[in-house]
Amino acid sequence: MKVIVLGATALLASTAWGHTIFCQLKTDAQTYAVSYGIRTPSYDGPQTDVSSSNLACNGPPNPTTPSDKIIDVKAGGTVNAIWRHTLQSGANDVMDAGHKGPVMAYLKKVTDAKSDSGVGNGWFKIQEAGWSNGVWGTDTVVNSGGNQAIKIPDCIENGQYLLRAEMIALHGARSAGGAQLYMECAQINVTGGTGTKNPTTASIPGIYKSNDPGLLIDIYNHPPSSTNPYKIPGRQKT
Ligand SMILES: *[C@@H]1O[C@H](CO)[C@@H](O)[C@H](O)[C@H]1NC(C)=O
Ligand SMILES: [Cu+2]
Repeated sequence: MKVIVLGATALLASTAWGHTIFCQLKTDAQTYAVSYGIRTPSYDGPQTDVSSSNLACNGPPNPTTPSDKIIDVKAGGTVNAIWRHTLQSGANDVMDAGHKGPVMAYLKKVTDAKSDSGVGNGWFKIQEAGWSNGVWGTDTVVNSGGNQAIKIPDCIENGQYLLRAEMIALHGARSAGGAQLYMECAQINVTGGTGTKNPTTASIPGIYKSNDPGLLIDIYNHPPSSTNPYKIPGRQKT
């Protein structure tokens, strides 16, 4: 009974504190303004249909605003995707702490980062944090003022990419379609890459299934453990 009460408390908390948006990018060089070079929505709601084309770079019911900016990023450097509850929120209002789950980042090489929809093949994962010793990837982001640190591989080709940062909340994931997926795409221009590696790519949508063990999971009654590790959804990190 105790676990069921815990679950209900977390669900109430999520209503009060709301969801999240990847709204700002920090590079080795500077911190850019909110929505600079990122297609941000005005509403912070999740995507829940893993077969929807809106899974690539968000979209209805959270329509995003295009950006005509491209952010310079160094291969081999680290960027921070900065997450906030709303476009106006500060570092103490990242996301309801009851939203527990994995955090990931993907890249897709594109010809024009300003206009490419991101939908379809070409995505490869460059960062992931699932569950470790009771700490979820989302906990780390919430507890670090909304910062998701992402290392840009040094072996990729130079050129324009979409950088898709994602957080997944699993409080409702005990039934299929209950996981809440949050993602936005930043428009970046990579320099200094060696171009020595051609990552294996996958399609978004397509990379997740609603019954993936990392998306269909009762984290209250069957939480991960050292003997029952959490399986991060999506293709393994390149
Ligand atoms: C990307 O960076 C290269 C090298 O600095 C530059 O020549 C190119 O114009 C940049 N492209 C965009 C779209 O910013
Ligand atoms: Cu939410």
